[in-house]
Amino acid sequence: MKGRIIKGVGGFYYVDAGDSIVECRARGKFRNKQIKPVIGDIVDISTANQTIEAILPRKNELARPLLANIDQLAIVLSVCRPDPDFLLTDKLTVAALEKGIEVVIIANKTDLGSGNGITDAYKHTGFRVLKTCADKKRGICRLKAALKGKTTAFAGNSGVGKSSLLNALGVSVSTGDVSKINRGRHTTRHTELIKIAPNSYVADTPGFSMLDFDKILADAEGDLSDYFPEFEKAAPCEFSDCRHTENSLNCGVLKLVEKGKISKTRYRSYLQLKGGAKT
Ligand SMILES: Nc1nc2c(ncn2[C@@H]2O[C@H](COP(=O)(O)OP(=O)(O)O)[C@@H](O)[C@H]2O)c(=O)[nH]1
Ligand SMILES: [Mg+2]
Ligand SMILES: [Zn+2]
Repeated sequence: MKGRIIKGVGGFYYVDAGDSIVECRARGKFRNKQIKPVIGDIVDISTANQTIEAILPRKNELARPLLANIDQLAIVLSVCRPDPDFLLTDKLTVAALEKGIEVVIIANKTDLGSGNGITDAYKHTGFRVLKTCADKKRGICRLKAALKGKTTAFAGNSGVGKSSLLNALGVSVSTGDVSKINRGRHTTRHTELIKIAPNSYVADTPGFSMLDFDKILADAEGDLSDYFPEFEKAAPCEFSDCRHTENSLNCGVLKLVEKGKISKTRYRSYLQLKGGAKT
């Protein structure tokens, strides 16, 4: 029988097999081959033996946190308190695209401001931007629709409202106020997939803001600019090895920045990540 690993605790894996959750152990052959099942794995199980018999090939895999087969990364920023962290967001978008993961940007806390700074920054990227207010439950239907049929990991700085949004979706997770009282529990929590509808899963992943970006970028094929979709519309640069920095001559990317077709925020992130930033 096929299923999805949604949780792992002390050598037990909890496999969502459609109408039931089956507690399984991995067969010894995995241990011998040093293969470890990962949350998100699609597996063949034997319900009689309560064992994982086979792990199906992974579409992608993240190291920190350890998760497999992620379709979508929901990057949450808050309009303010805390202010949007565009550099972190852009690091995450690069990492997601490199792993073949779709991106949706969520501008939360719209009760505290318009959120237009966030929509403007991502206007030309092709990423979907959703405005939400977890507190007043605004934008939650659209968020729910964006999660339908997908496995989505929630990422973003602490305090932006990831857990609050999941609560607004009807998933019970502890929010900032709770973790302030009991920080230990918050930081040591296991990653798990939570089913919100048939075939739709979410992961609230506190470790995601620490995603191993440098390693992902080092392993990436191609140039950093390949992971900024809005750069693709640029006319060819004068030099084929153009780094698209502020001093580049006759640079197609720079021209799009001047025309406002690449947002200044995104271009600044590009320069910072490229290591050529004057900031
Ligand atoms: N004003 C306002 N506060 C919010 C909103 N969403 C979450 N918060 C608050 O922001 C704080 C952090 O929320 P939390 O969900 O724990 O953030 P997380 O660290 O990203 O999971 C909490 O005090 C929430 O009540 C919102 O839409 N508006
Ligand atoms: Mg949280
Ligand atoms: Zn250029």
